[in-house]
Amino acid sequence: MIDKGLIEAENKTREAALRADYAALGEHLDRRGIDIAALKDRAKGFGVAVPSWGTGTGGTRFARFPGEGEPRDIFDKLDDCGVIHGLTQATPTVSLHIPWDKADPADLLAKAEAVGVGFDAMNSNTFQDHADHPLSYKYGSLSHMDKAVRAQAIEHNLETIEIGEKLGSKALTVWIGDGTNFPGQSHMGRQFERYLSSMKEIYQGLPEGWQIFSEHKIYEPAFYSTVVQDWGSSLLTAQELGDKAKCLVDLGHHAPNVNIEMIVSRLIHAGKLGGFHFNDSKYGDDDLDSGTIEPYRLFLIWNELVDAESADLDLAHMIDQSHNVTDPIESLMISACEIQRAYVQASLVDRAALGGFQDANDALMASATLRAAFRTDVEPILAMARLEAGGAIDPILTYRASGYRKQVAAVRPKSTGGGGGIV
Ligand SMILES: [Mn+2]
Repeated sequence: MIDKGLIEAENKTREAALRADYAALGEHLDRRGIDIAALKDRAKGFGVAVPSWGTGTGGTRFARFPGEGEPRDIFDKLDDCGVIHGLTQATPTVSLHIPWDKADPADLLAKAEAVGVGFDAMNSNTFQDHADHPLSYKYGSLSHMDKAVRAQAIEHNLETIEIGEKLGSKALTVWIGDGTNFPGQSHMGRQFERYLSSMKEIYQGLPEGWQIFSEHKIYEPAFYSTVVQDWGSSLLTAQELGDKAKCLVDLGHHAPNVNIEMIVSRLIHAGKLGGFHFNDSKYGDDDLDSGTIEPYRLFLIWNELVDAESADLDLAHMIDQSHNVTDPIESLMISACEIQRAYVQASLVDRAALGGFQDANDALMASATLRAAFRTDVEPILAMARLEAGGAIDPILTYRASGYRKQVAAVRPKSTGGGGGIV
């Protein structure tokens, strides 16, 4: 963990400048009729879950270049998650992946409490073979031709729920790699029906107060068709299963240029939006850091979410990225801050003015109203929220000053994994 004294000492060097910037922004926002303190409270109330697997260096399907001091197991990963939340105060929960993070739930709970984080949605995994699963998922899992493989995959999902229940989680995210690489390889209709039938069995096993999220992905690992290819298939699944089933939108799982914010709006309309996997992409499912390629799209997605706040959405927010060339802790910290930034920027959209311009068919002013919010530099709000919550004004520089990576590298042996490391 990062020493509190170090955070305070680092903050001292930046606090006077922050207070001046915050006061200036407060005056500016006041002229626009916006209360900066209310925005700061919203920033403080924000939280996005860190994926446990994101704390290790990721890779591509070609290779993985391990970093220094990579976490050896889920307990090391939780240490790293504690550092990320301690500095950003924006990532209060961790999303676990079974079987990668399998451990005694009592030990997991004790460790999470020690590092100051809780547990978010659980993730099952039937896109690779497990050492203790006798049957292979090479030709699919929940939609497999063979009932015995489907039963094994269903049982794994039920076990993931059972582990999550002991950890205080309230949701299961299901993403499957099932699909085909050749036209004609599988009957697409019957394959989808088998998937739905398996999902219904998992749905029956949901404890009270739990939700199940269906996550779609346009391609990969199957390249011709995937069983849950798009938000249409995901919505059909959620609708067929029932009230506890919702759709999860991973920002990287769409064709290039797809209007994701419109999909968000449609899923809100259907009452079926369950959550997000945040990342950014240039070409496909690149798993790049949130806000690095298309920050305006991230803002527009948040604009839909803030607009729908009266609908009392209960959404799961999680980062889902692969960090190939950066220190994963730094990437996760800066990504959490970018997602929080888009949320705060979307919160200062003048919605009354926007509605008026929409009603008057004033496309230019409607668009300008959105951009006025997007252009506003809300960094002093984010930094002040962090400072008041005990975090770092500058999480990256404070982290670097702490020497944390060097310290853990001394006790965590260098990972030798050089193979494909896609996550
Ligand atoms: Mn995802």
